[in-house]
Amino acid sequence: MEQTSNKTLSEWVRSTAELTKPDHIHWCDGSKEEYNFLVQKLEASGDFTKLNPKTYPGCYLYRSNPNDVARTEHLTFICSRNKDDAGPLNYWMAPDEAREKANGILQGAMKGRTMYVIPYAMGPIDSPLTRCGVQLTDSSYVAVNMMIMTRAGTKALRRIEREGSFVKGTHTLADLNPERRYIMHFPEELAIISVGSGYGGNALLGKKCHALRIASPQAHTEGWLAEHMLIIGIETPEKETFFVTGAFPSGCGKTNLAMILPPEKFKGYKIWTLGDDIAWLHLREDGRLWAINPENGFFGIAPGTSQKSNPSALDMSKKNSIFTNVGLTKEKEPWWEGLSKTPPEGMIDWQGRPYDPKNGPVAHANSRFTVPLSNCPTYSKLADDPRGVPISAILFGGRRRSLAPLVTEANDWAHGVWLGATAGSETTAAMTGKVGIPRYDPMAMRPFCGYNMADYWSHWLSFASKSTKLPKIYRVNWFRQDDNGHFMWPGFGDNLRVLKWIIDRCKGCAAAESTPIGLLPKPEDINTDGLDIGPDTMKKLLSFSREEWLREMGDIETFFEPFGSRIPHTLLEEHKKIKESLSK
Ligand code: GTP
Ligand code: SPV
Ligand code: MN
Repeated sequence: MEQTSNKTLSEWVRSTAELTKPDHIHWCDGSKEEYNFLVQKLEASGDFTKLNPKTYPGCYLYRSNPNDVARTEHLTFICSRNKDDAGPLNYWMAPDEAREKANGILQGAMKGRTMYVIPYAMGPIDSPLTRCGVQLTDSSYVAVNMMIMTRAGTKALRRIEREGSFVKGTHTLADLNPERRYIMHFPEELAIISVGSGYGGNALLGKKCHALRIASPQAHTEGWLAEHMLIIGIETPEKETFFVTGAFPSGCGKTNLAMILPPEKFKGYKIWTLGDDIAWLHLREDGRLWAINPENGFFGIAPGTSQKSNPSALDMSKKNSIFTNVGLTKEKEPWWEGLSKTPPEGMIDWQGRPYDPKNGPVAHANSRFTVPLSNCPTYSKLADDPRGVPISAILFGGRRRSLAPLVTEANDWAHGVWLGATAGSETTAAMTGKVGIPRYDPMAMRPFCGYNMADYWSHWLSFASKSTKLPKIYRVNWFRQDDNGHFMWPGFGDNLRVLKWIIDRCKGCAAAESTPIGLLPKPEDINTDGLDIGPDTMKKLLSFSREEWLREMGDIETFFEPFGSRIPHTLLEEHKKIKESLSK
């Protein structure tokens, strides 16, 4: 057992082991040898299937328990001392009650298993913006995923020893019983307890649990922002690079936008990938908002990924990657819906059965790939820059089949916060429950904000008085449908056409029209060269209906109601202004 000079850490490891009774304790050093050792162990136990070493070197397939394939929001709790501090959008449990419940499940839960001690850094190892944590887990699958997704191992441990503080994450698969599954967060104690699930967002504690639910209230206190955002650099033909972040709810296009390839007619443009899921934003002395990606890997959705939609994702996942809950071909290659038209002969489905359409799809709708960040062909080394990158524009989006135009620019910061706070989207397979249910998902943070969302909005609004060089804010919607239920906008790489208008707005060289809901481009302001899309469709994509929007304003008021007097006055003022303007 590796020793650590941090007494809190060694004592916590000791007491957790005493409670959970693992056979062994393994302190992770984060080395290649260790990764290989764990992978071999997973292969030997039958948990990992080695994929075709010629076409997918270093890649493995993992099949999870079929009852454990997505985040479980109804079993995810914020355990703040005061219920009001969790706010109306979170499930809350009193900290004492939560600890007691968890201890009952943790008792002897690791018997017969190894407990891994995984020190990890969220962010470049030498960045002042980085925060560290330690995850204890009895799942080798979780351990290898953490090694790809975070900067894990000895360097992180040394940093923890220097700084003294870290987030304590306790994780056990226990018996994978959904009745005994809890994802608990203790923001006041910088602690997480996750029991009964081995699925990504429930079990890789650095990701949503630490980098969003624990970090968001921490950021509130310390004056920064922890967000569910991708980070990209857009290089223009003039070799200028503009950095943009984008918050879209789970399953709504972050990974895809993070690595788009420019359409043919956009010679000289290049998209650089810095992150696809989480961004930590800090205001620096220059008055600009700078972003780092706390993660070091992608945990991306497989279905729908194809040579046409996202060639970079296909390319990057062909080596040293883990596929979870996809299908397996005769050639020992992964397969999912959308990869090719029909499943090849001799397919094994995500549950390990010979494929039979009667059993549902080949790959689970939320099947995923875990891939090192640097595998991405458009990876930017700036992802490792301790300073992060300065942000020019922030996008808020979601899946809305009607109402929301393709793009809307905020009049100012406060209006932008309103656009983010009132973004609606349809639920996806990333969480358990029904797919396609519309709900408000403010800043794509509904399932991830570790404190009262009203206080979070106040925090966002507070930046307006701190700087005059904040990013411009946009709302985008790639998912508007026509009367036949077809997407009106081609999306994917063609989203660069919208990004170009945004960049040109940032440069001050593109037009926009002022409307009651914000600044809209005219159809001719979006370059559609080489696209098979008519002027009528463009007009529709960029239009808004007063009648529909007035109805929407009423729905937003209903959504705001449970926040009571905690809701920031500025946000309500903003709402009132827009409503009046719509009624004129
Ligand atoms: P999480 O990892 O759950 O946070 O999701 P994400 O936001 O990274 O979503 P992702 O990029 O994986 O996209 C999810 C789904 O949206 C996939 O099925 C994509 O094919 C689809 N999608 C992504 N971008 C677009 C787009 O521009 N247009 C359309 N129509 N679909 C898109
Ligand atoms: C999401 O659901 O938003 C994800 C996947 O990015 S998970 O890690 O499960 O949160
Ligand atoms: Mn996500």
